[in-house]
Amino acid sequence: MRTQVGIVGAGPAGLLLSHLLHLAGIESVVLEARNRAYVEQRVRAGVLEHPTAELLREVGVGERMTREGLPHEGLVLRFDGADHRMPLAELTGKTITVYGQQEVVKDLIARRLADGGRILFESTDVCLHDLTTDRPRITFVDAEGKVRQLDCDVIAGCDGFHGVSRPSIPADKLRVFQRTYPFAWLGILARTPPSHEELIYTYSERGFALHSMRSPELTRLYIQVSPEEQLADWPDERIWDELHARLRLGNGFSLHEGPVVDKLLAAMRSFVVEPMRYGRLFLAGDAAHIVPPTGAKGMNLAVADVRLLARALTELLTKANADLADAYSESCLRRVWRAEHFSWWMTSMLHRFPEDDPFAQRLQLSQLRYTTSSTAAATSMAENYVGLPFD
Ligand code: RFL
Ligand code: PHB
Repeated sequence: MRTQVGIVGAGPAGLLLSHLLHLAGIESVVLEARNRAYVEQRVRAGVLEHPTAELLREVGVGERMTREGLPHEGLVLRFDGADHRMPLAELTGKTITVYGQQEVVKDLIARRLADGGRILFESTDVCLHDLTTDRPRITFVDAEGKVRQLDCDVIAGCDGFHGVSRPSIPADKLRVFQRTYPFAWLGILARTPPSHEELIYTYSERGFALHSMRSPELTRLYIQVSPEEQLADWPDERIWDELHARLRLGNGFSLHEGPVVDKLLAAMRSFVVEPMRYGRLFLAGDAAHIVPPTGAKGMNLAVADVRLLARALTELLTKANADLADAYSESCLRRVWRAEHFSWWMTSMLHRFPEDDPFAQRLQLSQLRYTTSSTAAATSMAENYVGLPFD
């Protein structure tokens, strides 16, 4: 089998790249380890930055998002026993859109298939070869168990943090930057209307909690837990008790409970590799960088990467012009490091660290109070949260 761009991974990065390349007249094949139902049901991100939502609309895959997504003009920081609203739209002129990652994935898959795109689900044993030549290859086992080969001009590694693309690059060609955090997130999706119309990021004595949502009927909630915890340690009743305790407010906030329809534990890490390219292999999204979810940046960065990658590959493959491809890694990394800083900053301000003494906690509270009382500080947070312009 032959194609111009072999794409590993059918997450937001791989699928959007395939769509953008198609719009530019470039062929691709997407190889995905899981089946279609699995990738369409995987509950992950929920917040789309303003530039992400605009891009999805511009490239013709934003119709359902515009209809069903929830535009939000602000968010709440809850601390000191009170709510402090960040008026995002007032401060930046922009909004965020609450729309599940799996809905973006469903829309992209439907559109690729309607346009005749090839997504080979259940492709296993993916191996990358000849990456420093201009005819890189991918070998894999297809859904029927047959060994296949895909000959490409370029390979895009969009296979997430645990994929094969990044480890296919010799270790001495990559520089790794990382931080781990001494906590994880326990997340639930509950079939109950949100308890507040906006997201609530809570700093409490018992640790961080987040109230988010997916729709008028579905609430998404997270709590900070110790990284050693197992889901088995957290029956639903214990999760609700902890959420009530952390989200409690003097003036009668009441958290709506409902059946828990999804539960997950997510490790918290910051991670970047440089460069995001090795020969004819280009990394995009979580394959190249991870942020802790506190800033809601992961999927948005994946989208920003493939926007640049699609342009770079279009120049490379249609005009034999390598300028954008050569600049790809550096161009992406500017936005990546801004999001790394913002995500680390939000995480540091809002979580309880086991080693924290009262001094560190006073610093966190001071930062929260400053962020919500100074227009300059609030605007800085707001412009990062809604997403800095692409160019
Ligand atoms: P994905 O989505 O991980 O997709 C990679 C795909 O590659 C496949 N794959 C392979 N295929 C073939 N062969 C292999 N060897 C393969 N190995 C893996 C996988 O099956 C998968 O389909 O990466 P991508 O496309 O880079 O997208 C990144 C986003 O998924 C991620 O950054 C976000 O989910 C992060 N994130 C958030 N991002 C936001 O922008 N806003 C948010 O509100 C937000 N909240 C979150 C989040 C991530 C979370 N977790 C679970 C870590 C909240 C949480 C709790
Ligand atoms: C979510 O709704 O899943 C969500 C929202 C905001 C975050 C992270 C996750 O920072």
